[in-house]
Amino acid sequence: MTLVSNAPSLTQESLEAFWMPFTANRQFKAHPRMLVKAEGMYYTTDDGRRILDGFAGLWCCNAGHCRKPIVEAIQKQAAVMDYAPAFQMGQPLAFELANRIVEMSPGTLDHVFFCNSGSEAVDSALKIALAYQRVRGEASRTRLIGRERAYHGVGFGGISVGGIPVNRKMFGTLLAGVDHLPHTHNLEKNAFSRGQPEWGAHLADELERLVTLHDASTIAAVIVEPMAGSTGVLVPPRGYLERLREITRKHGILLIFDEVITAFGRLGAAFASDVYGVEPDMIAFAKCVTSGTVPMGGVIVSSDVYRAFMGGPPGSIELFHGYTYSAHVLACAAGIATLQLYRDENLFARAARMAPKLEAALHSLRGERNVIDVRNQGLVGAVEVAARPGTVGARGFEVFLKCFEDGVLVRQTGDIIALAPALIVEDAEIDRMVSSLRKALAAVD
Ligand code: PXG
Repeated sequence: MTLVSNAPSLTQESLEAFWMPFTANRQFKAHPRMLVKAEGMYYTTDDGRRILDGFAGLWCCNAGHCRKPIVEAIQKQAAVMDYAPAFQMGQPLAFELANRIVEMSPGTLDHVFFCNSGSEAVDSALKIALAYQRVRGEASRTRLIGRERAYHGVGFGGISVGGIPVNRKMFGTLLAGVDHLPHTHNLEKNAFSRGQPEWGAHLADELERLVTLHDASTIAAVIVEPMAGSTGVLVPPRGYLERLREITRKHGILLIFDEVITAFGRLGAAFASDVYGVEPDMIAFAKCVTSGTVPMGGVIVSSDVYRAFMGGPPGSIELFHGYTYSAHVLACAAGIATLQLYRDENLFARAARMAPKLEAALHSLRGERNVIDVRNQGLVGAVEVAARPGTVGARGFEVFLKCFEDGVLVRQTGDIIALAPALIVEDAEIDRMVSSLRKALAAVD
């Protein structure tokens, strides 16, 4: 097979056409970092170096790379039926995957709407929330509440409820009628917390303030990442999510958990909802449902939400929303094989078992040069370094580059370095990631 992965290194000019996402294009094209092959915990670069993947791709390859059962399921399905329309037609794998997801979902979350990415999952959840309020006769509930520092993808809905200024400021006025809770990050109170920080549950009470300001009758839903990933790993303070649940329930507001990175094992259980013992009305998922192999996302909704839509005239379409590739048959095949593999290898329990190892290894970096925080939950960890005055993110980026030169792929966001290895990670690999980070931290001024 002659795939790109066997192609010789690309020339400088040939790198030009691809406008790379969330990338410093000029920096990259001057100094490309090209991955051509993946297996288990490792990537291989175009110059033949093996790179230990400390981030499961981009939080998505929880089963490890190129796992045989998943690869074979995709190959087999591609030869049998490549595509089937998703509107007014069905294909069995979509129903099978939805059933499997529902089997592992918390409480009354029992219907699945499919799409193709986390951004689409978030937009779908927000649209379902607005439509739900309307079909149950509460059409005045149009406001959406997000949170500062939140990442909910890059659709207009997602950046509107999201709270990362650089992701918002270039893109106009965004959705109207959105407000934000404060974020929960506070190094004065919570630096070097292991697992959930003690301080900060009261920040959920800010929702009461917003309800007083806007009136509950105008608010459709609150969306949060139970553990905020992209923004730099913000673990929810003890009691915070419980309080959000209480307040939303009291006021008839839907609670949406954006579990795009936490769903399917990342925190040591199927969902963050299980880990924190808080059941939302909807869960947005993506990434790990197929272990990153084929794009897929979705929203799991409660029976109450689903049933609210089922009262219209028989034969009518209940929700005017969907994508050409909703429940794409290759993604479904990949998803079924992935969930089976998670189960066969008991990978969620494995993540829980490995979590204390990652915690201890990462916290051993306390005291290293410029380190101002270490935080962790499940198989996620982050090290925050002090920003260089006037150049936020520069130090973090240099640490990322040093690790890559040393053969370890970590993820940098601003001055935060995150680790989120595949759930198959071994002790020695965690040690290798952390020792690479230690060297990089020492080398960067
Ligand atoms: N919600 C959450 C919570 C996410 O983390 C999205 C939505 C959007 O998903 P899509 O599939 O549209 O990209 C995400 C994506 C990082 C990183 O480095 C995080 C994401 C994507 C790429 C990088 O933290 N999260």
